Amino acid sequence: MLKRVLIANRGEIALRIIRSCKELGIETVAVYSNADKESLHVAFAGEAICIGPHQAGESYLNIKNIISAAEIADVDGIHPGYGFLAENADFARICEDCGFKFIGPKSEHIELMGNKAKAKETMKNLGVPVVPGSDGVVDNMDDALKIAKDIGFPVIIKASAGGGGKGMRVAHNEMSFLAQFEMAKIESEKSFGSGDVYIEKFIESPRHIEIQVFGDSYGNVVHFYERECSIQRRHQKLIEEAPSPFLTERMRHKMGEISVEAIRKLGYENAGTIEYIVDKAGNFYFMEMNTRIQVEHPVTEMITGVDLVKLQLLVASKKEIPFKQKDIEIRGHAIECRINAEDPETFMPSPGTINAYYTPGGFGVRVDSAAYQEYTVLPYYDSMIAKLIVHGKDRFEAISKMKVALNEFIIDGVKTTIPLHKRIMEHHKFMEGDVSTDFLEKYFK
Ligand code: MV4
Repeated sequence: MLKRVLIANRGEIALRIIRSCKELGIETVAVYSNADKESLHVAFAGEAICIGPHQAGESYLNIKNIISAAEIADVDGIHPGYGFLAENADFARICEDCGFKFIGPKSEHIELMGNKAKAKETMKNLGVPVVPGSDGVVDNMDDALKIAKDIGFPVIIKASAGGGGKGMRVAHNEMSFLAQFEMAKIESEKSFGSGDVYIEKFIESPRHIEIQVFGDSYGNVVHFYERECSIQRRHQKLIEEAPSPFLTERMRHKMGEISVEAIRKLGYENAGTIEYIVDKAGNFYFMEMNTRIQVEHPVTEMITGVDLVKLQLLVASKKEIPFKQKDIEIRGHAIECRINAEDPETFMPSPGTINAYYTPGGFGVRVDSAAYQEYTVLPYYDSMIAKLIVHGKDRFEAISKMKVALNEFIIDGVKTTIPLHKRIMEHHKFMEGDVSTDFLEKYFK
């Protein structure tokens, strides 16, 4: 087993990782920026090392300083959490080269999935359905236009180095395609240092449904079913739930099987998420694979009863996944609301000091947060201050619990998205489970 782990992150996910380490008897080492001295991950870890000033680029993204901290603290593993260096293949490789177990997939798999055109090609060859489109990157306009016309408009142009919605352009006809293609290339070059783009049929108002997968170092692979993440704004998820109210048992089974087979053939290790878009007819298409533990992992934990972070630590310790696919069952329904320190109308960040803080509780209510009374939400980092997760016997009960819990949650001193979540919980389209990626634009403008 790993003995001592450095957590290369902050906020709720650092706490989340510290908790699972402690349960397994693993010692914990936190790292923190100058601005995070008063943060809970520093208080709760066995030890804490300052890695730089408040700017993330000089602290939580500073590979040299993090590796130095790992050397000084003499850890045997590094958990990256999500965001920051979690999907940086160079960081994963450097950890391994320096003798620290990177608690995540192999660097080659992080790198592969970071290249969106290559990831798509690979998944297609592994039997995963993909959106019809160009075979990989397209670099000249003549080819691009021909491909777009073959696919049929509307089409979407995507940056191969992008991801999470960054660097995407939609074209509805031949005229706009010429301009959009050029712009996509220029923007991609500017943002990611690579002008590589590829083209796909544009699927209108899709759902975003993702499958949680896991592999160990002995070739065992399992999935933990799906999460429905359609309610989002500008590619930032607001609400996630499991299971999806849209999938039939048959579709659920098929998506799970296809996902697991792909990662088996890849030899993928540790936690991963395969992201699909799903159209109204129920066709699903591979979008991206996330090679990290995700923000929304708790809804999967609630319905399956499995601690996914503990499983990450076990698998990284060269243990086998201690159960089989048939042992993983869905029990009830879970919903997560991401509570951000933002204006609920404009989504402008609202940093500042929380002067009153009371978290909801009760049967089936979970709060993952690093906030506390008198804590100051810093302007330098992500504005998420809490994840409110509920688990009920069915979707109706979960929604009822979420409404009660949202009403109990007290956060004074900063604006939060709680009022928006309350409105969404009351919306008939949400109650019916009739959600898509343009839900917010359509009903909350
Ligand atoms: C698409 C699409 C429609 N058609 N691809 C956005 C994030 C990235 N992972 C893929 N994305 C999309 N790709 C085709 N061919 C629509 C989106 C999309 C989206 C996807 C998932 C969740 C939210 C979204 C919001 C807008 C667009």
